[in-house]
Amino acid sequence: MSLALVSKINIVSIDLPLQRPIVSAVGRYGKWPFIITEITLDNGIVGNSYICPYLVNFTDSIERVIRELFRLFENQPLAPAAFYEVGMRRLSLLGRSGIALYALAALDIAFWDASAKDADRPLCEHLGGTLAGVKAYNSGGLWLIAPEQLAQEARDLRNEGDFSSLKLRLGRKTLDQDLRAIEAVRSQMNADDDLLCDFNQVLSFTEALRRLKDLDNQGLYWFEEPIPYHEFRNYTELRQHLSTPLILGENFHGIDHATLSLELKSSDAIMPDLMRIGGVSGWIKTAALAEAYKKPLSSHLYHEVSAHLMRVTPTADYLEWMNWVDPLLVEPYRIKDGHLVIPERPGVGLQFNRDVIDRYRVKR
Ligand code: SMN
Ligand code: MG
Repeated sequence: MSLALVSKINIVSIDLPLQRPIVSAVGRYGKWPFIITEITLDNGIVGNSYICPYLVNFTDSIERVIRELFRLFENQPLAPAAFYEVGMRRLSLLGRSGIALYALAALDIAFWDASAKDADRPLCEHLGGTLAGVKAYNSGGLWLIAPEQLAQEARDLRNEGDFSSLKLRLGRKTLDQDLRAIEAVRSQMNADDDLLCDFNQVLSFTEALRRLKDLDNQGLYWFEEPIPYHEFRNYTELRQHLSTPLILGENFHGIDHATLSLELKSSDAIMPDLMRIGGVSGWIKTAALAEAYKKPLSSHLYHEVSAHLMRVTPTADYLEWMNWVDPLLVEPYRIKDGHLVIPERPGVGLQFNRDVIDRYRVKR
């Protein structure tokens, strides 16, 4: 049976308003940039992807890298795993990380989507898994906002999809402020619900040692990125003083970072980001690493593709969910009883709303 050929690419960037602005140690954002990539095969099948590279002013440059990389695959028989290897070899001249890797991820996800559509199966089944709900938490709020707003927001977030698990951002000026924030959110949760927290790298190693020891008895599900993401050895040391699990990984740039972090025992669990880890192909390799090192794996952003991938991740734990992408989708994914429902559609199942794309297109 001959494989369909990769024939065309279409890319568009949009800047979509957020319902709740991001107020975090890594920045304040009222809008969120998306680069949408569509790949057409010679049999008419279209695979698509989106990546969110944080900084809208860089979308133009990243689009150009995607187009340039695409030339490697144009008119070739569709083979996503093999394409990833070819792409990574080409990237090694620029570095196997950063925006070059994001560009390869944008293509890789669209190729896998096209491949699953060509097989007429949901992506998780195409990868050898089964279709089922994926345990999720609502991460779309509880930023570094005034403590008085937190209880109401926690209530709203729970109701967005019958969630019992939420993520709160910590690392305020004082321990007392962090404790008040935890108390406000907990006032809206049941005793055995999971409360996760994220520091977005705001503490220094010595500050983290003090703050995390003081928060260690709060029963938080995990401490996420308390210190700068690349300080793997400091994470290793920090871990030795804590009983709450430490997690990092949204800033792993590809499998080399993930490997190094696991090798250094810098966390209790990992959290790859679909874009930064190198798309579906990068994820699959990272899932195997997590299994080899016996570490739970949770996802970061991109809940649709990540949900499919969690179904073939042996140590899968929590799926991160936020409603940021929903306005862009013709049919947003549903949440039922705190689990994301993977739609029974071929591929990833993403269909973008053309009117929304036209309205929020980045103007250059
Ligand atoms: C985060 C995600 C996206 C933007 C800012 C912060 C955060 C998370 O680190 O894990 O949700
Ligand atoms: Mg985070």
